[in-house]
Amino acid sequence: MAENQNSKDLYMIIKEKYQRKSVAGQLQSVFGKEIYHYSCLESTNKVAYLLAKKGAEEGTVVVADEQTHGEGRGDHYWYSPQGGLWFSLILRPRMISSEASRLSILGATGIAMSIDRLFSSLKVGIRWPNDVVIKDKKVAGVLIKVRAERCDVNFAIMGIGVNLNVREFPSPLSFIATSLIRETGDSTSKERFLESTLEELENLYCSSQVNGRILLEKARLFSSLLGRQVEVVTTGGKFQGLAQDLDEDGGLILRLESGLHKKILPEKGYVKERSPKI
Ligand code: BT5
Repeated sequence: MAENQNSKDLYMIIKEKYQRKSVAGQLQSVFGKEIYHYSCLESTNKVAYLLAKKGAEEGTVVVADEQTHGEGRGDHYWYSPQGGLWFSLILRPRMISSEASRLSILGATGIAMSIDRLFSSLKVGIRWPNDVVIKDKKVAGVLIKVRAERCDVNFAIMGIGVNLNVREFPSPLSFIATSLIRETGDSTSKERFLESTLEELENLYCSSQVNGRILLEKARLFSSLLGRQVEVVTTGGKFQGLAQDLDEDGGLILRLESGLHKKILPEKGYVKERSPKI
């Protein structure tokens, strides 16, 4: 894995800005105060996990221009060519492992808020639990890996992939994926987008540790599912029903055709897309 020198200066600018803010006491924690930038990695999540195990601080970011084995949830892959923003953020939340479910929603909400802030003409949504979509096509995804000791979270890795300047997708992704360049016609600075997303994530993270409802309210605003009939694929089978609400654990409340309600946790399922996950 080779550290990239070309755009390192731009990442240095983000770092320095965060260091200044932290000295001025404007931020409680500092996402992006340490940024490891590589031209190519198998997966930023793997490197971030190793760094966290060695004690890297909360807020440390690992970013790669390209990933050869980008990971999705379970055994899903993540297509990660040049042009996208692929990064992992190390978190050390004070929570028990059963509460870590909500980190998926936090990641997706932070990305959606960043897109909304930078591209107000785009209608961005969250397809529970971890997809960020534009016109029902996936523009970004979130992958959470948690390491727990007994019941407490030791650290969590929040892996984020955003299709920024990816012009083409191989079939069958071309039917279900989109990118910011395809939607806006313009390329976006990776550094600017990273900076904005880290700011949104940090604000949400700090505020939601004080009051979990703040995150929930934002997530509801962006949800592309609430009020729609959906099919959820879970480890225990498929369920059809009305997506009625989200709860503080990041769970989806589904009203089944029988009238009964079912809560599905983020790590237990996903909403079926038009073509299957591969
Ligand atoms: C995700 O999984 O959406 C998690 C994506 C996380 C990627 C980041 S990149 C930085 C960090 N390092 C990593 O190795 N991973 C994280 P999931 O919900 O399982 O969605 C995966 C599915 O999305 C695949 O099965 C494909 O159908 C589709 N997919 C793959 N690549 C895509 C892309 N670039 N854009 C949109 N959809 C994609």
